[in-house]
Amino acid sequence: MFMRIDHIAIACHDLEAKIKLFCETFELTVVAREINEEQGVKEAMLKIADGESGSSYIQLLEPLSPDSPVGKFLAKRGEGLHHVAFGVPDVAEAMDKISAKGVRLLDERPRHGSMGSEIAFLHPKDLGGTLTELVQAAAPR
Ligand code: CMX
Ligand code: CO
Repeated sequence: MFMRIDHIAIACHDLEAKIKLFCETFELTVVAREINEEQGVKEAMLKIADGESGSSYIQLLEPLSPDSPVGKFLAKRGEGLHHVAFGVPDVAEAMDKISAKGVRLLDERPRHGSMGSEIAFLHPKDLGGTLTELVQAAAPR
């Protein structure tokens, strides 16, 4: 069902400072910057590698407001790993299969994610405490 790890996401207070830190430390470049109002985040995607089934990234997230998911996470736990995202060929199909196994979906239907992707989140309490995202990457143009 999974093709690859699409990204790991890190929550931070200051996006620009963390972009600088991760790009300099790991010699990465920013391939996309976006504001996603629906998810309540300002974000950057740093490319790690390209693979046969798609690319992998570090996603850096700064909340747009304290009552957003990332804002609440920072207040409760501080900066750090927020979620892991798996690349799937078909996000709606993966949601159906995973939900049938009793794992709660946090989204009823796929939403818009970074770089034209379709995404859905799975409840951390049903997956050993890790917030998990499914990503169907945008079709190559
Ligand atoms: N990872 C692991 N556990 C988490 C978590 C996270 N990122 N965020 C919250 N939790 C835990 C909390 O610690 C809490 O556990 P306890 O009850 O044991 O204290 C429990 O989940 C409930 O947390 P809460 O603070 O009350 O927060 P909410 O229930 O309001 O929301 C969640 C939690 C996961 C349902 C919500 O953050 C959500 O829907 N997230 C999905 C959307 C999202 O995160 N978007 C931002 C990223 C966008 C992108 O990647 O593009
Ligand atoms: Co993500």
